[in-house]
Amino acid sequence: MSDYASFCSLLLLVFLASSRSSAQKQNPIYLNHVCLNSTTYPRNSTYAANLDTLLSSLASTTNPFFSNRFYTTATGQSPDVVYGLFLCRGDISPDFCRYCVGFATKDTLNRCPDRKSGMIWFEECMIRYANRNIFMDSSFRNGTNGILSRNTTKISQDLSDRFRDSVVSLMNKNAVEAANSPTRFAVNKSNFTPSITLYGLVQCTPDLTREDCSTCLQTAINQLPTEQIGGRLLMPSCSSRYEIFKFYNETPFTAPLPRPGKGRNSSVIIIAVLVPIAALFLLFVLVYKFRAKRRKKFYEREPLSTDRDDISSAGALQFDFKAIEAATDKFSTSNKLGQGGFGEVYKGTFPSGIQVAVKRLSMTSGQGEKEFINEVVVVAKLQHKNLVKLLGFCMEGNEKILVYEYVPNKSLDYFLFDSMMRNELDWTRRYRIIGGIARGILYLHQDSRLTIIHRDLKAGNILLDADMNPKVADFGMARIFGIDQTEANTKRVVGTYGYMSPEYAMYGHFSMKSDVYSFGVLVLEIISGKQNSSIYHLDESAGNLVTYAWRLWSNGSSLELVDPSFEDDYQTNEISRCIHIALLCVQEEAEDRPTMSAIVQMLTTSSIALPVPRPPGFFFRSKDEQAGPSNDRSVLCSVDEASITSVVPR
Ligand SMILES: *[C@@H]1O[C@H](CO)[C@@H](O)[C@H](O)[C@H]1NC(C)=O
Ligand SMILES: *[C@@H]1O[C@H](CO)[C@@H](O)[C@H](O)[C@H]1NC(C)=O
Ligand SMILES: *[C@@H]1O[C@H](CO)[C@@H](O)[C@H](O)[C@H]1NC(C)=O
Ligand SMILES: *[C@@H]1O[C@H](CO)[C@@H](O)[C@H](O)[C@H]1NC(C)=O
Ligand SMILES: *[C@H]1O[C@H](CO)[C@@H](O)[C@H](O)[C@H]1NC(C)=O
Repeated sequence: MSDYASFCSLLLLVFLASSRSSAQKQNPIYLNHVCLNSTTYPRNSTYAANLDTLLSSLASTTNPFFSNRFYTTATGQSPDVVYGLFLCRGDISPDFCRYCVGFATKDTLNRCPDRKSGMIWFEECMIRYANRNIFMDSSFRNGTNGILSRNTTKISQDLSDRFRDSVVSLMNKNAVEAANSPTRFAVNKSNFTPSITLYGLVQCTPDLTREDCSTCLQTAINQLPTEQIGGRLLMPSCSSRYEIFKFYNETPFTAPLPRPGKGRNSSVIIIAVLVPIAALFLLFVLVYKFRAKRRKKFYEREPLSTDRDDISSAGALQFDFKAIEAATDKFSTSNKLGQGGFGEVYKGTFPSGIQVAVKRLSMTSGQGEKEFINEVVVVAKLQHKNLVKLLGFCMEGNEKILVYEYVPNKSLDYFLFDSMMRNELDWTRRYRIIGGIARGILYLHQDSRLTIIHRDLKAGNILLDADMNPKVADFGMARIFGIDQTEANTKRVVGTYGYMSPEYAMYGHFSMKSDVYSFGVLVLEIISGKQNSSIYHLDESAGNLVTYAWRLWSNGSSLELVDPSFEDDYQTNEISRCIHIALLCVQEEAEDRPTMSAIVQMLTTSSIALPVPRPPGFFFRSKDEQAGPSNDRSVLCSVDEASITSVVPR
């Protein structure tokens, strides 16, 4: 075929494609499917039933996620859990998204009968299900596992290099745009020649992080075939496509798809007028024969790599509201574990016996659903043995619910501040708890890819597992609640009186160093078995625990602070070192306080020399001490109580 002929045939195809779009009842256009081979299930099995439920919940008309164009869910109990998701192209109207997903779910069981995992792509949407967690799926990191397709019309030899450069450059720009957009979708066009415009589209599933989306798209762009006038690469988590005709809606999200398209095909009309009808007719015959031959091979399929069974470590999943309701016995008071500023916490037990802690968020969150999900995903990625694991979330109407691993023992305050229970915690245990909390916070501050400032560290937010290992709870709540993270300065103070650093309580300045302050208070509480805020009321001359500890330390009698329940059963050097470190943490000036990583080093390496601490924040000066250089700190006690939320995790 000559270049002219292929160009004309292209025009004809454009014409045909656009006339199809003006049909009244347009079905989604099937592209491809992949049935992962490894495992099958019997027709009458639980898995089959769960898959059925899953597919109908994906397509449920009451599902509010069509406007997100993305939804992920799971049904059933282990080992028959089915995970599933849908993704609609970012420019598709919610209405058509729903239609496409409904269509796809009906189609899929015919495409992949008996297979435990399947993926089916349509032009406008894709659905995917599996017997493993596919949320935040990172299988793209293991190289290509995509499906290529390309137009059969080749770009002419002399243009091919320049063409590839233009395609890749356009797609790379799109990739940057998509990775930075919460929808993880971008389209754009560029002029290749005055008469030929390149149109490109890239999309990731929005559960991917920015980095993962970017990585996935790099693969999807590098592997994109560019010798033809159009091509695409479909991967489970992202896709890329370019054409030399406009194949997407340029005004996404605002208008529904143009169906039927009136007056929007002016370019097609112009082309139709310009191209001689005779030529068109001739070409039509040629192209028809040509197409019939190639129809089968248009999508050259490269099968996906086999199913990997690594349950995604992220594990943040959407839970079904009804399942949560059942697990908590309709949020019955007998299952209530606690009540805090962010909402009530319930114990939930699923029919399989798996226990979870369910935090039913109060309605004051200013977050949209999308932002909420994004933040939950981010926080669920934070995994450390000293952090309470966020398992997922649930949304239904106005309800927003977070689902956490259930930690069997109660929180640290329950043990520490109870005259009977504190005997359960001897010094060895408490020392281990201090180390564990420090490592948990260090992870939040440094070792995770994000810097998470806890802002509400306190004994009530340290949970103890069956072996009395500490797990920090309630981190990331500021993110999930949409409290501004970029401003290290907030009017919305979410700390707890007694643990807040002076600069946070007074001015709302938070930083890693305000967490360090709270950690210091916590260590003093763990050592003494006394609450920072309570001492003040007991003994006015002593001020608070921080003041009391500082005075003892200054007099060289810091061991008087030690919880009498230890009797003599403790390592003097360990305890004095911990008190010293705690005093470094509660120093008044944030910059004087050590970082969390320095603290962990000081705790683990006894040969590291400790600096001499300066006076603590919230230091209550006695009359003799008033002459000191610092101004009167008692003003700090007049923090507006109403702005302080005390958060009890469970
Ligand atoms: C799929 O299963 C068939 C039959 O069990 C086998 O011959 C084929 O190699 C499998 N394909 C893959 C990609 O695992
Ligand atoms: C499923 O069907 C097979 C044969 O039709 C039968 O042997 C098996 O017991 C059935 N299983 C269940 C769970 O009903
Ligand atoms: C895939 O990559 C992950 C890390 O992202 C690795 O742990 C896993 O072993 C890889 N699997 C295969 C089959 O290469
Ligand atoms: C498309 O790309 C151009 C040039 O890079 C840019 O100016 C424009 O903002 C982009 N359009 C969209 C919708 O991103
Ligand atoms: C390429 O092939 C597809 C599928 O047949 C067709 O819709 C399209 O119009 C062709 N041309 C271009 C430029 O993509």
